[in-house]
Amino acid sequence: MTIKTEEITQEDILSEVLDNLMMPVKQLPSKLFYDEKGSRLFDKICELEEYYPTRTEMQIMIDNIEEMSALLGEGTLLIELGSGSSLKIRLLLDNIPGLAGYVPVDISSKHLIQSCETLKEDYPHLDIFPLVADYTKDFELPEINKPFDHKAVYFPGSTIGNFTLPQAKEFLGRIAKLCGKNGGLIIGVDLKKDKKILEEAYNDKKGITATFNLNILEHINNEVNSNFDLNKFLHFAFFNEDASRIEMHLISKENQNVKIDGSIIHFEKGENILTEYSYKYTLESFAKLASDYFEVRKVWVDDDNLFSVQYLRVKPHSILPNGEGF
Ligand code: AVJ
Repeated sequence: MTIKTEEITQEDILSEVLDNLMMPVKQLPSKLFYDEKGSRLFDKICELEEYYPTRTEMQIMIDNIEEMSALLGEGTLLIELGSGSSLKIRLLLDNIPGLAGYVPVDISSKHLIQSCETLKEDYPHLDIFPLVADYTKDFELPEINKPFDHKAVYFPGSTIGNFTLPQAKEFLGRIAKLCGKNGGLIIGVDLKKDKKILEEAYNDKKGITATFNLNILEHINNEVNSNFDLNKFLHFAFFNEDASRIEMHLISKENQNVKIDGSIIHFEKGENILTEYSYKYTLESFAKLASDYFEVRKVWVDDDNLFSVQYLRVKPHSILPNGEGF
């Protein structure tokens, strides 16, 4: 098993951090949450009473796995974006008839190597084509040296919610192009619901989400030459009803300067850094968002309508934003 690598470098991180902090409203890319500590904290979030998405999505997968697998069909090359150590993928690997291969895509080579090694032990006959890449940007699949019938992308966890609406559209266009003819997408999409349930999910009583949010600064300190003081920022998350999204921010507790490599970034007391959006869709708003490139073929939800898993098919003759067609 060879690993294709398009890993992001420290220079990439530095320029992205600086670009984002120099915007009119300071921001940080939410993918930077996930260093080793951040990934551990996220796993803890998933087990919190208040954080319903992970367990709800898992249950939807378990309850409907036969139907999902049958829809994906014979000879699927399964591409997972942001593959973790997740149990969800095993459900698909166990059930898709005549699965042609598995392409896990992850931003962290360490994470990817580890999970591929355990998968290889448990699935000795599975052909795995791992790819280290940042899927929020353009990326190319590794060479697949065997025949397959069609591609299907698996994108769980409602990670689509991290994109703004134009970014989400652009992303779906790239995925449709990647899948091509007869391509499919199984995607987890979190649903709009009562503000109280949403806000509690991002402001848990144990404060794990707050630690997770602040850890983005520690991760940046470890990657580039910066001196963020985590004691000088506060976690703040709320549901923006009009935009239908959770917003996570870090608020500066005082006037301060932070050194990042050669640059100095100033923060006013009360000024915030946007660290994450988490959009909450209705079934209609998501179908509309995807409609340029995909047709929603099947939607599974839990009894409380908290979360959805959806099967989409690439529309033939889609035109990408750049005018390119496929
Ligand atoms: C993994 C991006 C879907 O938006 O709910 C959890 C990340 N942030 N708690 C989400 C997250 C705060 C999560 N996603």
